[in-house]
Parts: sequence; C-alpha cells; structure tokens
Amino acid sequence: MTWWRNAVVYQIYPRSFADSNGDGVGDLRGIVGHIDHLTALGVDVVWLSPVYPSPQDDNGYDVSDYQDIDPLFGSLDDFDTLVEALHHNGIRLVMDLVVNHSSDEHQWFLDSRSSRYAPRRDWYWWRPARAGMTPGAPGAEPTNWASYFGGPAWEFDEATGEYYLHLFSRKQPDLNWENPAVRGAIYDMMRWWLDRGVDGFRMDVINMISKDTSLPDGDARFANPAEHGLADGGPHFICGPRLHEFLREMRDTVGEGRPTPPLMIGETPAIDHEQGRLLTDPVRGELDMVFQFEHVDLDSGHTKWDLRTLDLRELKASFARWQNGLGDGWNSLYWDNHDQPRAVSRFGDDDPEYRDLSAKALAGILHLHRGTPFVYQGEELGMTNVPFDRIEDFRDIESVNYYRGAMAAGADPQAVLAGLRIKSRDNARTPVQWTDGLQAGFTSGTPWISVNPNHQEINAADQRSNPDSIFNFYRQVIALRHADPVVVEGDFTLLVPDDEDVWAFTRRLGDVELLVMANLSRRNVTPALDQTPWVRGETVLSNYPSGGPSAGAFTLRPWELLVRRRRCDDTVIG
Ligand code: TEU
Repeated sequence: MTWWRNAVVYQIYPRSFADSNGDGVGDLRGIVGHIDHLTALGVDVVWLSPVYPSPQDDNGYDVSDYQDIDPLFGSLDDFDTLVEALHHNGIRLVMDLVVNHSSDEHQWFLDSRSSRYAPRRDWYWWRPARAGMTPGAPGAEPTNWASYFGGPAWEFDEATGEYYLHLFSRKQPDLNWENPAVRGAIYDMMRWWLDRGVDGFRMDVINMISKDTSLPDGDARFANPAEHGLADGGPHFICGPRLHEFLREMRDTVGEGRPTPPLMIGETPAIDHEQGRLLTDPVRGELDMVFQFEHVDLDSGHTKWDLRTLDLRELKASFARWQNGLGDGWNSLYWDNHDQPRAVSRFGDDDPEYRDLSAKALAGILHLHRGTPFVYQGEELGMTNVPFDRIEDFRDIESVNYYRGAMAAGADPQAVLAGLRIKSRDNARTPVQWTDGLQAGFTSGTPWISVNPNHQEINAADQRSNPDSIFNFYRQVIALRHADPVVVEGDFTLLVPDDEDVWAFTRRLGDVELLVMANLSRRNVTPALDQTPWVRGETVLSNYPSGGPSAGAFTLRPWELLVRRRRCDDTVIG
C-alpha cells in the first residue's frame, strides 16, 4: 500500500494561516508556531501553497524565482526550519508547483521578451497578430481564447510587436513545454526542492501544459457574451496531445534514483473520471492522484458566477463516478481549497443552528469515501464564507476583474456583490481564526484581508478544548481512517441515489462493512433502505449524542450523520 493512500493532507494558504512578524501577512515562522494544531488534528501531509518570490499578482501563483522564498513569507532558512519541524512530527511536505506559467517578472520571461531573437524567446508562446489584422488592434489576437481572469488570453507586446499567451493573468505568461530546455529547467528545479527535503508536489493546472501547437480558435458558439466574442480555448489546451508524455518524462526524470518516489498530485481542471483513470493508473507512471473539479462545477452555469442550485443527487452521482471509475487509479477528496467557497457555506448549512452539525456531517461523508482526503485550513473549524459588502473588501484578482468587467457591462453592483459573497475565492482566504481576540490571533498588525467577524464564535482556541467541537470531530474521522482498513481499501456502493436529502453509501472489505448515512436537510427524514442488517452492528461515528437504529427503518434528524460497522456474516461486533 503506497503511504499516501491512507494519508490525510492539510492545505496551508500561507498568507492567511499565521503571521509571526506583525506585517499582516502569514509566513513560514507562523506555520512553525502552529504545528501543534496539525499534530493534534492528526494530518500526515501539508500542501503548502506558493511561498516563492512573486509580485503577488495572483497571490504567489505568479512565480518570479522558483528556487527561493519570498521575503514576505521568510527565508530559505525559515523554510528548512519548517521542513525539519514537520518531519520531526511525522508530517510530510508537498510544495505547490506552478509551472504551466511563470510570472512576467521571472528572468526567463524578461529574457524572452527582450527580443524576437533572444535565446529564451521560445520559452514562452509568442505569436504575431492574426493574419491581415493590425498588431495591437482589438480582435487581432492570435486566437479568440478568453483568459480565466477576464479578457483575451493574449497580451500584445509593443517592444517586439508580437503577442504572448497567458491563460490566467497577463502577469502569468504560459511556459512553452514543447521546448525541452524549459522542461529540463523545471525538472532540475524540482530535484533541487526534493534534495532540500520536500516530499512531493501539488502541480498547478498541470493538465494545461500541452497545447495544440496549431493554436486553433475556440468554438465561438460557446463564447461568453460578456467577453466580447472570446471563446473557451479549453479543448485546445486541456489534456493536450503531449500531456501524458510530459508527465511520464517528469516522473522518470525527477524520481530517478530516489528510494521513495515524490508524491505527484495533479491539479486537473475540467477532466472527467476516464481522463482521471489514465492520469493516475499506476502502470502508466504519470500522477499519483488528481485534484479534479467535477463536483465543484455542479453549482455553476456558463461561468462560476452564473449560479445554479446544487442538486444533492448530482453531487452524490459525481462522487460515485469517481469512486468506481478510476480502476487502479486514485483521487483526492476535497470540499474546498483556496480557490473555492467555504465548505460549510456551500455544501453544508452555515446558519448558527446547523453549522456545527453540517460541518461534521460533511467531514464524515468526505473522509469515508475512497481516496486521499484534503482538509483546507479552517475547514476543521467550520469557518464560513465572509460577509464582505464592498468591492474594496475583496483582494482576489479573479473577483476584482470579474466585478470590473460586470460594471463595464452595466451590471447591478449589488447583484454582482451577492454573487461574489457566494463564489469569490476570497471566502477561503480570510485569516485562520485562532482566537476570539484581536484579529482572531492571526496577526498583531493589520491583516492583508479582513478577518471574518464571526471569529468570536468560531476559533481554534475554543474548539481545541471542547471535545464536541468540529475540530475534535475531524480528529475522530482522521483517526478512523488511520485505524480501519475498510476506509482506505474498502469498495464503494452508493445507496438511495435518488433521495434528495440523504447521502448513504457502504464501504466493504472482506466481511466487514461500513454504512455511512447523512441527512443533508433541516427536516427529519427516513431513508428508504433496510436498516435491519445494521441493528447488530455498532455505531463508529455520529454527530449527535446518541446515534443508532432500533429494529427496522429509523429516522435521521436534521444534518445527522451516522456511521455503522457490521460483519457481513452477522456476528456481533464490539
Ligand atoms: O487554479 C486553477 C483553476 O482552474 C482555478 O483558476 C479555478 O478555475 C478558479 O480559481 C475557480 O474560480 C490554480 C490555482 O489553484 C489558482 O489559485 C490560480 O489562480 C490558478 O491556478 C493560476 O495559477
């Protein structure tokens, strides 16, 4: 069994985790100061979002030096101290690898843009204006692709009269992976971090690195009307023609000669489980697991801002597809991260009456599926979306660009702000709430983004000492994963797929079976499944003080989670 199949990963978004020097931004020493929080939780791996030198245009996902630490977060010595402290506590470290694109302030790009004949010109995607068009004129971009952060995916460079590709912000030019010198430089850099003690990588939008080199236009039928005729270029760079080749080359090159191969987690937007199976099939030697988006795209229409009501039946079906559709491959399991709204607000119920129960129900559902669970900082506390009421409160480039574009198109500011309060990435980026005190104990200074005012009710200090807290429920769930092989190795069967309130499934390994049931509503509900076989079992997890069925069917209370274990030969357990 590979170690990461029964591991739990904790994601740290460093700028919002803990600030040790009072500058209002989280840093590496702040993380070292809270390792006890991680060891108490029982996590096995930390995924650290970028801490490399960066202009911070996209909060560090625009890297200007891949082999150093931004002074904002500390130094390489601080990094070495963190690695040592984590390893001393039995926790591995996975770095965020952002190599689909660099910052436009990276030396590689400065060289590349210096001249059409620069040695590194071909390290990025440079193209002339569309044939017959005036360079720099609207619509003269080489393709009609839209950037994920608004506007065209091509930026005109006056100095050399050509355009460069940027799928994200114009300060994030795409690296040209067709160039073996680019790939070699990246692999060297990866080995440098592994030699420094890093245990693996979470690879940012890694399924975008291979483009269709003919650079065709996107299908204008799917153009976003708010984006002036720009279209989705995704079919021409999502899982492109050489992706599998590049990933195998990366794993072979970077892992060569290492007794323990590095953990390779691929962030792979817009893939389905069939692509996920290919990417994570151990025989193919590409990725160990994918971080896919199918379930977090279900409440979006044409764009993430086009809100769509989430249907529990679709959510259950999506998880089930990934449970049984990966063959020998492997999946991450997550509710949220630094790009997604807070889990308890999106999938749970953050009304004070139900927040605690629903956060625990979500934890039990996610962590008892087959895969490697990820806990995003603050999720273990039941932190919620943030009630920002002005655009000036937001910091995320994606949110601010969206607001600006919507205002330019004449949209109603309050309607757009309402959408931001539901979907903005800033919901996940407010400071971790350590105490009920000033700035939630995150900083002694002024935080880079406001602390959620509900930190007086939701904070780590209160929860660490409360045995019935969400934090301590996460501890129980994580401990169950470490103790019971059914959780990691058991098969998966979805029950009552058409029930609009209840999520129920079984996990079975040999003659031991778990039944996981949760009521995701504020009503009492009775799931249409036979409880009789479970009466002789034992309750292994519940978010209510007294859980457990009487003979026959029984009722689940609002947001009740109940996990039962039994022997399939019906001998009594326990
Ligand atoms: O995110 C990739 C990605 O697909 C996101 O842009 C996602 O589609 C969007 O955030 C949903 O609103 C990765 C990083 O996680 C993200 O923070 C970066 O902004 C992005 O890549 C560019 O590096």
